[in-house]
Amino acid sequence: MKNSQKVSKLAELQNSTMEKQLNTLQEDALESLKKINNLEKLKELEVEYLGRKGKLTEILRGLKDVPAEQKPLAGQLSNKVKTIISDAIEAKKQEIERIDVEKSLNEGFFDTTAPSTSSQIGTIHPVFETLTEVENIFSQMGFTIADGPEIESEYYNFTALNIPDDHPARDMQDTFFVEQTQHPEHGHQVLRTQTSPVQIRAMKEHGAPLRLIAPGRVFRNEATDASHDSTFHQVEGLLIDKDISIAHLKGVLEQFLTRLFDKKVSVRFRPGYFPFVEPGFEVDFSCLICEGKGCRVCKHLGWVEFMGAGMVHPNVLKAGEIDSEKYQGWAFGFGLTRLVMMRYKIPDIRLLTSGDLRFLKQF
Ligand code: FA5
Repeated sequence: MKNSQKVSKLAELQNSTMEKQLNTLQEDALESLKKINNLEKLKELEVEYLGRKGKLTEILRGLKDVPAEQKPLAGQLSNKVKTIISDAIEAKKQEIERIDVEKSLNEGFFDTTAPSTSSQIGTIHPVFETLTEVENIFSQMGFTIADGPEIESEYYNFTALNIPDDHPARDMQDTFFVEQTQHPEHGHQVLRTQTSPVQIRAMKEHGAPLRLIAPGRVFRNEATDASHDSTFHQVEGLLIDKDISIAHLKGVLEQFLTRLFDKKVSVRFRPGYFPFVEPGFEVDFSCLICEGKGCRVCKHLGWVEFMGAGMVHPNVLKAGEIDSEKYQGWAFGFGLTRLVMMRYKIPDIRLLTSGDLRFLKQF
């Protein structure tokens, strides 16, 4: 046998061996595919047959020994086998995905808006928690809870509270003005600087007698520090009836604080100026930390500054359309946020509006 004849016989032999190997590989792959029923196993099969170190690559290594004239044929055959296997894998993939969707639909309703199971559960904000307690205590003493707008008119925030346009008392509370335009009677729109405007709204709406608290957010254009924020909470109190005196206020406040702090608390009154009350007072309560003996928190006074209060000024009763000859009453306003600081020993008021979860999760 001539040399050239020997080479072509060998090539035929090698080619037919490779052909056999490729056919067997295709059959094996298609057979294994029939048993696959999930995407994970399907991926493993793809890697096993078509991956870089897979069975097909292994067979194709033999191509280098196939003579040049036979290579195109062998190449075509291996491409064909590769396409058949990868088409079958793709078809299987679609079939598995379709079955998965049908299964989840059959299993019941799937709510895409439901929160994921890993979402964090929040806690009640300390200001809100204390506010709820304050509301409960006053409700049990017969006070209703009143509400008012956070964007107020200058009229309700100042004028009706006996603070006329050019009165220097307007400077006591730095104000955020909402817009330039001015209502002919009610003036500019402002972010309310205090909860006191709710007094006027409630008097006009319900008349006398009246017994309410009005909690809410207030805003002041102030530089912030550890005890001052530009947004904080106040609670307003108002009682209008016949024969009302400051003695009632003292009793109500002592009762309120004793129940809130769950220990006996005393209050004292000092003269104070607020245009909407006459006479006006600053109210302090006995320090809860040192029980009146004197400590850093109360600046060694034994008393903590708590709020402003006084007998409602007749001009305010008039603005609220209440007959000041028949009725009188008292009002108070305290900083709820400062009370929360005292209650939980929070050293900086700004932590309460920071939204910092490390702080909030402690409550
Ligand atoms: C008032 O706002 C009066 N409306 C209170 C009042 C009502 C007096 C009824 C008489 C009758 P004052 O500006 O002092 O008063 O504020 C009341 C309380 O709000 C203060 O005692 C303080 O606890 C709190 N407060 C005031 N400014 C800030 C601030 N920047 N940050 C946090 N709390 C504050």
